[in-house]
Amino acid sequence: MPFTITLNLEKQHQKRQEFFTHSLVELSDFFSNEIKKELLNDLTKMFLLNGVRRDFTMQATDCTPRRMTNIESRFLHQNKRITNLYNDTRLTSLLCDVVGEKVYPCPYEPEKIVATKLHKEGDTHGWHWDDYSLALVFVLKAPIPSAGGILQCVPHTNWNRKSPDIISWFLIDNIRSYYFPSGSVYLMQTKTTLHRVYPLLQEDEERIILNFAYATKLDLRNKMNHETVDALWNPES
Ligand SMILES: O=C(O)CCC(=O)C(=O)O
Ligand SMILES: [Fe+2]
Repeated sequence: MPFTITLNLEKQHQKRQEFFTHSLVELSDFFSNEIKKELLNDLTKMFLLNGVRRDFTMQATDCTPRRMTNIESRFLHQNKRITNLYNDTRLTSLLCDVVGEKVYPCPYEPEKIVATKLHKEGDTHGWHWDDYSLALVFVLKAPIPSAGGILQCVPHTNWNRKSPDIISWFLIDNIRSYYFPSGSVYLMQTKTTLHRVYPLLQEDEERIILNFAYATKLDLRNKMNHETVDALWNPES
């Protein structure tokens, strides 16, 4: 059993409130240590076979850096453990209970499931918003906070793709920082939360995550521009 659905009404209320307030909620306890260990083993092997190095700046998010190794969706989709978990109706109903609305699989394959490894000094997933509203992130391996790799975010913000002006959001609200140790799982409202992973400060550290993207009804209604994910796989700058 990869996870437990023990969301009684009181807990559902608490998780939903937390999600609405912070645009982020921790769901680590719903997933077994066994599934986290298996996912980490699978990804560790896949990074060796299919990992692709990214090192560029993303124009659409004010030229923030992407320094990381990724596994593309098409490889992750070949792993039954990962796709079964992504599509498990018990998982989507847990997410629906937390966010208070229907949750749909991400309709854009390259963005649906992505794995990211930060492993060199200075590696970072720079400031950005995601295209779809929800990201369930499994932090399968994380260094100690003093080695970097912590999550930072500014919720209740939005992405003006023509003029992202990220700094202006820092002047409106504080940056919140979160430390998620190995084995953490969190859900974020990633479309309205400016977020980044702080640069790794040490060469011999590793941070490995698996990101499941899900969509809301509103996401499906609007035409989506996929430039950041497209740029991730085909960087120009
Ligand atoms: O690594 C994380 O915790 C966040 C990942 C992320 O923002 C993304 O994959 O879009
Ligand atoms: Fe993101």
